[in-house]
Amino acid sequence: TKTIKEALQEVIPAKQEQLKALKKQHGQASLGEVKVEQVIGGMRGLKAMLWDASVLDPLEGIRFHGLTIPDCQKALPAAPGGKEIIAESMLWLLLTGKVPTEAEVRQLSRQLAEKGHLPSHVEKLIDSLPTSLHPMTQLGMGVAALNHDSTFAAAYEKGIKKSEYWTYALEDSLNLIAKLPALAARIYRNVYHPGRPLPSIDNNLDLVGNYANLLGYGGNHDLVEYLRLYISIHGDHEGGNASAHTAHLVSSTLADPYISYAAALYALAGPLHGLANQEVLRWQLNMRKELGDNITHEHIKEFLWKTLNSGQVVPGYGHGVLRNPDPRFIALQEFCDTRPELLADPVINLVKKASARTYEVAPAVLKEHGKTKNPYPNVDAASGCVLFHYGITQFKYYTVIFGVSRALGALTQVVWARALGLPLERPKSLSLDAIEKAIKA
Ligand code: NMX
Ligand code: MLT
Repeated sequence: TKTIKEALQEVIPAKQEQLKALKKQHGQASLGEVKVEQVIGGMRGLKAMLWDASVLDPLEGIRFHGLTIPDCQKALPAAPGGKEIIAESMLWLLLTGKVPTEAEVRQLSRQLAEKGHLPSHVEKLIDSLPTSLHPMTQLGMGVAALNHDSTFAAAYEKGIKKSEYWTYALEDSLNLIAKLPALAARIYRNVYHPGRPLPSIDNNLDLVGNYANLLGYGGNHDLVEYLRLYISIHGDHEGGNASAHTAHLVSSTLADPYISYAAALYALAGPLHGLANQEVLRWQLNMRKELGDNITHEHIKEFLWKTLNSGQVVPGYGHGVLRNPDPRFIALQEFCDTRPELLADPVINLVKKASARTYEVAPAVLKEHGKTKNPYPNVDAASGCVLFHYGITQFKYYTVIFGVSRALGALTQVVWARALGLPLERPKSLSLDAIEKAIKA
């Protein structure tokens, strides 16, 4: 059975050749113009970054190396006794562009589990933090501190050839992905269940199986399966999203994978990005508190207007690229649909009702409001309510789970950027005066 490093080694030369040929033959070809509104509008739609693992279509949603989420659900190996995609299968696909065999995935699970323990300085650091510090802040600190043992940083300091960068970037990336469950679960334990013992990592379990065990929910098969699906499908969303882009930018300075990903986590911690999953649940529960369980179309409409009129965004709706309901939202909803006991839960039911009626209520309200280009739900509209149902009710923790997931895609890119020898990212900025001058010229 091939290791992930061997599988990657096999595919790198062809990609290097492809990049070389593209640069040589088409280096001067144009991919479109740059409009002033893009420069002053968050670079929306600007094609400005190479990212191979996934591509986001505004209408269809995400494809990972050409595979949709339903394709992945069919093709990618699940855990023994499970049905959902597991993180290792998704990581293998993202990194190598190939669907792994079951044996390859099991081997990767074991490899990760064996590296899963935290160094004691990181345990001490996390244990010393106030429990009132936001879990995302803690996660970023822990990830940054793991760079103490970066093989990339050590090798760079010694002086290595550029062609060897990717091997160290891979070693660090796998090591970081392996340690994220122990780190993220330690934060959960410290903040919400102080003093509770943490089980040790089981080398026969997959990454998320271990994560669920460490969180204290390993006995809940449905929740473990939900976390597997959640963590797999949040793994990558092409390169322009704020967290992935941050990791790419920071690692382009040849900062090691740990500090590159720590930076990404702080982008994910913003309410317009990953923190929206915490905000959605807060919003849904406020709606329930105010309106009770028997909500009607009119109730939802009123609550939406109240939110909008107070100058807030409706969390979980809208997107920088998507112009249709997010297929990740649909996949998570389908998970609920196959479990009748979930639908009996008032929170889930509320979200299901709200989302089912979104097509009738929210788009009209958001259109009438006249601002958002996409009145449909994104992934965050659904992700938290199932966690809440199964007992992970502490919503300030939800973005940490997203943070465990996004490492799969962001670190895949860090490895490939080094394998392809991509340069320092350094776009050109313009002052207002310079923009005016350029238009007149
Ligand atoms: N509720 C109210 N207003 C909205 C919403 C929304 N859900 N979405 C966009 N708008 C507003 C937006 O604030 C902007 O207003 P203004 O002109 O006053 O600045 C206007 O509509 C145009 O925005 P768009 O071009 O449609 O959206 P943009 O690409 O700038 O932003 C988001 C995308 C995702 C930041 C935005 O839709 C949003 O704030 N959504 C709510 C937060 C959220 O769910 N974020 C999670 C995204 C997914 N993730 O996990 O990262
Ligand atoms: C993501 O998963 O990163 C979000 O949907 C945001 C984005 O793609 O911009």
